[in-house]
Amino acid sequence: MVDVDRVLDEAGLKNPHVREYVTYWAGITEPDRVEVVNASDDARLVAEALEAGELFPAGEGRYYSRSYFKDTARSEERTIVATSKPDDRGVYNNWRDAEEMTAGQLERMRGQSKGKTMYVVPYLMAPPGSPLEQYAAGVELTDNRPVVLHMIRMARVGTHHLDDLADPATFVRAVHVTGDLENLGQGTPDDQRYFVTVADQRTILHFGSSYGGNALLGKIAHGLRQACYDGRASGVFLAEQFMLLGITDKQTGQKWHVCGGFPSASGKTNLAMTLAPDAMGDRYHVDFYGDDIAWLWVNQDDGRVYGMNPEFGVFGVAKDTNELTNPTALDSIAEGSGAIFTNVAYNPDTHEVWWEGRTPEPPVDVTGWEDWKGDRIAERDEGDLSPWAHPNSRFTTTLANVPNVADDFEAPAGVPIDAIIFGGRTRDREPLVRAITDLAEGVYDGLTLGAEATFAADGLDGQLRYDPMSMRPFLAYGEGDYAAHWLEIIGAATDPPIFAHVNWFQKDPDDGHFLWPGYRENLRPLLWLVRHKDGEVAGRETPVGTIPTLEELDLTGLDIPTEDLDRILGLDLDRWRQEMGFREEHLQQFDRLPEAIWNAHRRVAQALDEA
Ligand code: GTP
Ligand code: SPV
Ligand code: MN
Repeated sequence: MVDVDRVLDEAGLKNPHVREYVTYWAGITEPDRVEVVNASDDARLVAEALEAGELFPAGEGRYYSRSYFKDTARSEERTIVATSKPDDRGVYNNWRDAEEMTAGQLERMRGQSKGKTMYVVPYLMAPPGSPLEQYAAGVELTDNRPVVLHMIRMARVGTHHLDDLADPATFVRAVHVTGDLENLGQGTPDDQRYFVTVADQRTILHFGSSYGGNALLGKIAHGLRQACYDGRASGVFLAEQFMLLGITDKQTGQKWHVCGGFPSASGKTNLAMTLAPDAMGDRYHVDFYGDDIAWLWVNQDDGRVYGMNPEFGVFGVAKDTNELTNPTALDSIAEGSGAIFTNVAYNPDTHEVWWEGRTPEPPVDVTGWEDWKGDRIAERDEGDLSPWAHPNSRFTTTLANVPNVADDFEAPAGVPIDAIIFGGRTRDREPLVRAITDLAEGVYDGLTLGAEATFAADGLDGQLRYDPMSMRPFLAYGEGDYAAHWLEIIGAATDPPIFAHVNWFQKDPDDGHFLWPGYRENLRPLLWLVRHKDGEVAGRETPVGTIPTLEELDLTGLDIPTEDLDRILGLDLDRWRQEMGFREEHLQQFDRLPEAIWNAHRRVAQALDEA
């Protein structure tokens, strides 16, 4: 048995509640060693991981890792929100009884860390001093060293974050046990994995993975799922899968902050990092705040909605990241950044990494190159066209490495939000941008956000996979109550943000080309939006919101055919009327959906009928 008391004494961890928690779980998972982690341990842990073959060098101060080939993404079916209140059951949260799930996880985790080290990782999901700090402290216990290295990049890690908790018992207990990855029956009827957030006990119990949101518990499990629950239980805030950016007009000094949700892999990281102010005469400056999570609350002093990114780093999709699409991301993972690449292709001789879309073609000389599974490219069967990198391969880097990170990205007070945007991947119907001023209509728009299934046969009739506010995989309680909480929080603002729906993904119905260049040019519709909010441009009113006129949208330097512009600034009323039927069915699934949301739905439907 490990002498847990001695380890905690040496680490100076005095909080009796933390000590009790660590001791209890060491008794269950039975590690050989226990180690308390501070961010300052990073260099030593990296050296140990390189020595152990868990990490490989990828240039000066950069690293490469592979996860088990059946463990490369979040598993939504195995992810559970458990509480003791059946009313918390929603359509999407896989609600289960807390007692039953806790007992099951305890049995699955028992003895599973034998032979391993249990790392004690104290963390904070907020800038220190944030008004939401009391919801941000946690202690992850993990038996996986690469997970620790990712946590150090993605969250603020160190024992000092536990020193001045308002209530020493108030921290999230986040237990991660990797399990025997080769024998977990991933994806079979005999699947052993469960990723459980016991939300009303602020306890996270994840078993059977070492990848991403399944294992770095500060990010998705705490920063989104637990915080979603806490936000409502406290009545104080919203936790959303949102990016957050700032736009400054250098001529007037005016600054706006925009946050918003796009379903996973629909462009948050790209939008937050890569808007191109230089493309518009260098008049604007764009600041990066966050790419995946924002917590929102109302500041009683000025009546505005404030937002902050609780994370400390970026866990970004590698695919298609290159000098043209996202030069900022490349700068943030340059040599010396400490970045970790996971499941991209790797060359152990030259220490290079590559992924699809990094360059138009893969390296010509395949000598040494290995795909994400570690198989040599040179030994591939002829005609094997499978990607070199896993489609969900990612890079991990800290916010401070992002060249345009805002000066005040760690401001404890957060930043005032001017606009909340929603966007999915839709090939038709959704215009480039439509602004919504009414609160209920804005929340309604978020609830009916969706993305097309990406595979060919699906979505032919234009039906979306709905993803309310882009929170479908992260909702902690029922959707109707969630809508009510949104109305209550944003409704408390006397100077509220404007809402908008955006779409960068409309395609030409004939040849399938994207009608809008996207990526760095997405600044243009956002500028229209904030200027519209300030009353400088009126737009054109439609049944589904206000759309820019051609004259109002700054298109300097772009060369887009008129018929493409007409399409992305137009409305296909028949498709919209069809969509209203799908929306009605979608909303009918939700218990206790506020009447204000139904009224918004009826208003839009009636306006479309009369149009
Ligand atoms: P998660 O981290 O999974 O939550 O994803 P995300 O929302 O941050 O998505 P990300 O920015 O990583 O983009 C996912 C994919 O969409 C990438 O392959 C991008 O190249 C692509 N993409 C992003 N923005 C645009 C755009 O404006 N136009 C087009 N055509 N593709 C885009
Ligand atoms: C997402 O899937 O939306 C992510 C990646 O941001 S993960 O952390 O793996 O959930
Ligand atoms: Mn995400």
